[in-house]
Amino acid sequence: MKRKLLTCLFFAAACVLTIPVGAQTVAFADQRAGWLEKARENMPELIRTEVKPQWIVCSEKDPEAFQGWKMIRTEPIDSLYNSSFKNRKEVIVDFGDHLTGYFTFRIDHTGLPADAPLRFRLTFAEVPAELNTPFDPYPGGLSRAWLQDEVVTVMHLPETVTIERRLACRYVKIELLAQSYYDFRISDIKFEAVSSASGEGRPLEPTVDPMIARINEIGLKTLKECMQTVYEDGPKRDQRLWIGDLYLESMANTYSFENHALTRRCLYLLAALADEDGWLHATVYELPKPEPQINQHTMDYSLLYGVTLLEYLKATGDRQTAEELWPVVVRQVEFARTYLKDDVYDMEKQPQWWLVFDWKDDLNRHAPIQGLMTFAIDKSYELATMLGREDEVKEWPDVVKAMRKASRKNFYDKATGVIVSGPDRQVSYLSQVWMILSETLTAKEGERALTAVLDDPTTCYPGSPYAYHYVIEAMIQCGMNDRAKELLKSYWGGMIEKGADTFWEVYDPNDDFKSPYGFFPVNSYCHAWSCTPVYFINKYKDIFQK
Ligand code: RAM
Repeated sequence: MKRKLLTCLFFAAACVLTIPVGAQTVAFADQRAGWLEKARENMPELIRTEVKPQWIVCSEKDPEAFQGWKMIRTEPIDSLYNSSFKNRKEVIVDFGDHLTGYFTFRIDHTGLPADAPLRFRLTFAEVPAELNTPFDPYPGGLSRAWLQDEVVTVMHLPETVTIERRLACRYVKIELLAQSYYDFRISDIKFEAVSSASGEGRPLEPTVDPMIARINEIGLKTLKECMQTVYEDGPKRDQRLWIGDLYLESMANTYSFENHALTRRCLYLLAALADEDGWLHATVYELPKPEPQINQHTMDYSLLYGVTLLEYLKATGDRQTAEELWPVVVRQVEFARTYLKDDVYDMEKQPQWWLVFDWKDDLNRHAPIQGLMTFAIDKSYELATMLGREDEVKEWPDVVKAMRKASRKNFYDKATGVIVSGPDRQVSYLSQVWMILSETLTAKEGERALTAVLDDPTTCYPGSPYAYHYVIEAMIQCGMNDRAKELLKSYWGGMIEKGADTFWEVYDPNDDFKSPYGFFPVNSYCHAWSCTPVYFINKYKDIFQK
């Protein structure tokens, strides 16, 4: 039976997850308060910028446009400010770019004072189709309240209305729901945009391909919007820290804004909010107070924490943080090791949809988790060597070796040269990718395996930029540099060609309406894990900037 990963993550957690509770005492009990304090000390200042819309636009149906809708500029914004809204009744304003922050507008009577309250519906949209798809009856799996529509009642004029909730959008539709007898107008629409990212990122080579430059620009914008007081996954939804998103965002940050305090804050926050056994929660909230999403664990994410800390240490040289958080890394690896049976990850212990990897229901996750776990232990051991703590984890190199050996025996089809996963011997991009990144396959074998899946339209291909990140990384590891560049241009460039101002959470070039949540308007269209071209383009200059 197919299930939506997220629905399962959110709703089935408490029922199916059994955490082995061995320890009598809470893990890291003495450190947690200090870690939370470190997280607090590294809280960034938000930079606030006032932005005003320039244009009124209208939606136009276009089968060629992304999700069937595009926006056409119709009038400069002043024509709204200088005319009666009682007559106009509805308008869409365009801020010209994706913004995250607070929305304000003013309403004045134009002659006699209003005799009755006014009521408006405001709808905020990241992409045009969000304004053209009825929200109700709501068919989605996540809360309806993530959708950004608000009803405002204005009792007395003049009034300046500020919407309390933080919003993420480019377009705002204002509809008049109830009016007074007398006339009035709207003016002074503005947005207080917020982000903790500062700076411009790194300059690119002047000879860079214009599409790569554009991808870098949109990637920077995406990252900036997601850099708030934590690395958020998406400023529209879920507005919170997830480990998988943090890993990719922090690497993109290293090659752009270099705001390492934010990474430090997130690493401490996650550590302070681990469960009582020390297993990290996949996601934590900041408000109303720092809290984990209880029972929300995914093994792939908790293993990536150590890799994130390693990359952080390499980028900053901040040994103190790495030293302090090292026990958390040990705990994740040791916990994952309890899942090994004959050096192979035991899928019976947890249902496989309990692993993120991609928005792809049909992806068999056995080979991917086997590969990711091998990769993560290897990287965590590298962290141990950088900290001079190898003695504490002496057996890890043997675990890695044994896992690679077992993977080759159980997942590698030597005849066809590809990794197969699950009882149906599924061939997917991600199975190859994780066996490459874990160095289970050599570069030569990896190239053969990746070429085979790329050239076979029947393979299970990725459904999200998150998964494509690892595909590109694996290609580079196999020396497939030209194909890596080609793929980056066609996949992320494909979003740009469809009008993206920021990169989307979900993108399947074959299906503009794909949604893991049963309703595409609730997808996030500015999503952390999609910003990683910034990392590739700036790290591998020889590949992407020549
Ligand atoms: C969603 C977000 C986030 C992802 C998790 C697993 O809520 O899209 O980016 O990390 O799911």
